[in-house]
Amino acid sequence: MADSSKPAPTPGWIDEVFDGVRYGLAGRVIAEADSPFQRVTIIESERYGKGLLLDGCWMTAERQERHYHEAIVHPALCGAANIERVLVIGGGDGGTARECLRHSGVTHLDMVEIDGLVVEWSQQHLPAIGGGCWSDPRFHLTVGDGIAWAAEAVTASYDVVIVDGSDPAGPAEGLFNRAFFENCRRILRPGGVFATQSESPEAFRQVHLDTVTLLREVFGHADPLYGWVPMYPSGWWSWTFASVDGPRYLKPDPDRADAVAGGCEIWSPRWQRGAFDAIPAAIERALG
Ligand code: SPD
Repeated sequence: MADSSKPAPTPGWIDEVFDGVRYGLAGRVIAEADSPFQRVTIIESERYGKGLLLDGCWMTAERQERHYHEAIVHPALCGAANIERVLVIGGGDGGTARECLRHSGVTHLDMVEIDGLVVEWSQQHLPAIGGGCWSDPRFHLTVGDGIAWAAEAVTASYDVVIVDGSDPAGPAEGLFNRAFFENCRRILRPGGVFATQSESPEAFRQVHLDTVTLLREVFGHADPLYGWVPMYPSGWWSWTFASVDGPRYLKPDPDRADAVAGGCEIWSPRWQRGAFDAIPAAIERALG
């Protein structure tokens, strides 16, 4: 959610400006265009390699993406009863799909990304983020509306649903409301786990609180996990996991965890425990 009153860009810096603070990287823009949905920008930065912004907001960068993608994927993929069928809504850079497909139990992954230019430029400029996902036979890409996909999908057709969208403005706005969450619950199989990025507890405190509260109402069980994505507003981020039959996302399956943890930079069962426990005191009180 970038400010409407942006200052002129500083030469040599690319900034997301939000609520009176600039979150910037030294670098240069290497591609920029307006898709039918948003302004898509690819940059080359000094510190974190190539990166992607949508409507002036940071999405990912080559040497920072693991903070985000490992956190949104492994609590869900290690917590669900089964993981054969996975749905990723958004996630056009491929990082979430890449982490999901590291789990050998996944046999079919649908990714529904609304913006074909995000996919095309991620494949072209940020190939390391999607890694092998684009050619994995288990991976099925649809360029289309993830909200409509969730509304039309067969009841109980996915073991895991992950929403890797941008902030709740523009094309991602409908990824934070009750009707959408209810469809995500409906299409989950028994023992399934839902995951979504749930914004910053500092920079987007109210959106964060509203998202966790709504997920608790819709699913019965939902808990936020806290970590860091240094280029995002405040650097302090959250992902929220939800399920119907108890908070199964809190307890990683040891075999699945062992199979992926060695290849992770951030995630491990121990990190996950701490990250769920790291709920800020005032957020815990506000959530009741
Ligand atoms: N404010 C940034 C929120 C971005 C969430 N999605 C990032 C995409 C990474 N795959």
